[in-house]
Amino acid sequence: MLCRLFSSLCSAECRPGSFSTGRHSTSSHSAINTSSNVPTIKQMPLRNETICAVATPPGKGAIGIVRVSGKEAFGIVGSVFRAKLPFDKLLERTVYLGRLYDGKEFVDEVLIVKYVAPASYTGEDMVEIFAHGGTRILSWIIELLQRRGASPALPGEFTFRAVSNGKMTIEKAESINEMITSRTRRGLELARRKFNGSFERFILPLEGNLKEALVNIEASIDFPEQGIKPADVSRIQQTVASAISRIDEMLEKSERCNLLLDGAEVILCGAPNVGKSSIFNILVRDERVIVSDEPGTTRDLVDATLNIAGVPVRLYDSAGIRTSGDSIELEGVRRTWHKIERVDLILLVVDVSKPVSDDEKKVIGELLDREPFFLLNKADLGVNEETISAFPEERRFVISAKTKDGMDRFEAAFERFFDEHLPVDGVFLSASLSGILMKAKRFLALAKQNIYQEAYDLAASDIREALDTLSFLTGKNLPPEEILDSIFSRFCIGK
Ligand SMILES: Nc1nc2c(ncn2[C@@H]2O[C@H](COP(=O)(O)OP(=O)(O)OP(=O)(O)O)[C@@H](O)[C@H]2O)c(=O)[nH]1
Ligand SMILES: [Mg+2]
Repeated sequence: MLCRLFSSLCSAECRPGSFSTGRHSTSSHSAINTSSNVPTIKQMPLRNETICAVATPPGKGAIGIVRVSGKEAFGIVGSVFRAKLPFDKLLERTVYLGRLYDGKEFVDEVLIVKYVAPASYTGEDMVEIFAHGGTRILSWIIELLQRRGASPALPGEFTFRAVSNGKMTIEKAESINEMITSRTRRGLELARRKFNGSFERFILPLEGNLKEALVNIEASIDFPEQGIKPADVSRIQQTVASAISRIDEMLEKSERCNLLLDGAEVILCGAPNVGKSSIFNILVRDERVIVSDEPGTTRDLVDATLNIAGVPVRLYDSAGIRTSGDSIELEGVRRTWHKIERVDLILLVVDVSKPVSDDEKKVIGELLDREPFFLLNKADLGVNEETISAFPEERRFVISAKTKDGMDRFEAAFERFFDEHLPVDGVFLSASLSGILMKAKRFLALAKQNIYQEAYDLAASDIREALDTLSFLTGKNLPPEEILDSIFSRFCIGK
């Protein structure tokens, strides 16, 4: 029984589930989260059940934490926990040592903390049980709690309840998941920025200004005999226009943050035999690819992931660009061009000891507007002054992959390139949050048009719609189900 239950818990780990605000359904039932029965929005009405889940990752650990949340949390845990004091005498937010029992059978010695609603993560009565971190122990505790009436939690359901109960905005909920899943220092930095409410600080003034504009317009509708003063009209127009540009700014900054979170792509390209693979090996700190004095050694794209200034960077080595060669080599060159079109940064390698060839000049001409970094390699063999002066000073790096001279300066600039891409005050917005902003922007664009056409009642309704949409972000209203679903289905069980 325990094994079966445990396997069902493991299979549910980080598996998508769904939530409902309860607006579309009237029934209420508990759903056991087995792999054949993933609740969907339609099947899973707003749950009043007390939920439980293991909050720590599966596997062996010094401790494992079980969370219980809901109206019956104290009754359920109280029925299996024994300590010097009875459960209802335990003080809230205080750690107690005690034992869990399954009937007469001792389960584990644990620490527990009781949180009384609304002063808890979910805003409900909650208990956290700190047990020993064995998978068997934890699955036994979960099974025990379920026998006493708790339901298994869906992925992200604790945080979902926190949002539903007004304990946090969806922005903050998202940031918590991003903190957990971030792979680089930079990703964590962005998630922390969002956690601290920088997005909300951006939205709140915008919302305040729009509300003021709305009051003005509504006054003119209520007292049409007084009309609306031209000065007021231009102020309202300004407010709406500046709200639109604030939203654009947020979306643009988010796009740049996204690059840093999702990672960037960089390609080393250039003529055959200029030293691309040698530089690739230096950057990945490994003899990953074959280096040889035979032109056309690299025939396909090879990649490695680096961490540059906290940004995950996928670096590609590529086949030397030339128009002659066998069919395999030409296919390699085609792939190189295909990748060049998609990367975020191009590192164009040139042999600085020689004059730039006509073929190279063509390639350079095609890539100039992509602002590549120029790696002028093989400086140990001598430096052709004409070759050097063909490239802009601020983006050329005279190096030798053989002696490593000049590599420090290049690597510092490479790091700076990513460092400078992080906007100082933006946050990353998921597709769901960006979608909400874009919708608000559409209403504001309509409002702008209607003000221009003196259709003030329509403009007022557009601004109201924009404010309603923005209220999903400030936590004043719960967003529609599909948005909640897309946010919380990315969470793990127990979060
Ligand atoms: N002297 C000198 N030789 C270098 C330097 N960089 C690379 N080489 C040599 O140049 C030859 C070609 O190097 P690769 O790194 O294979 O060049 P590539 O651009 O990847 O060549 P393909 O894959 O054929 O396009 C090898 O013999 C390297 O040892 C350098 O900075 N100085
Ligand atoms: Mg190569």
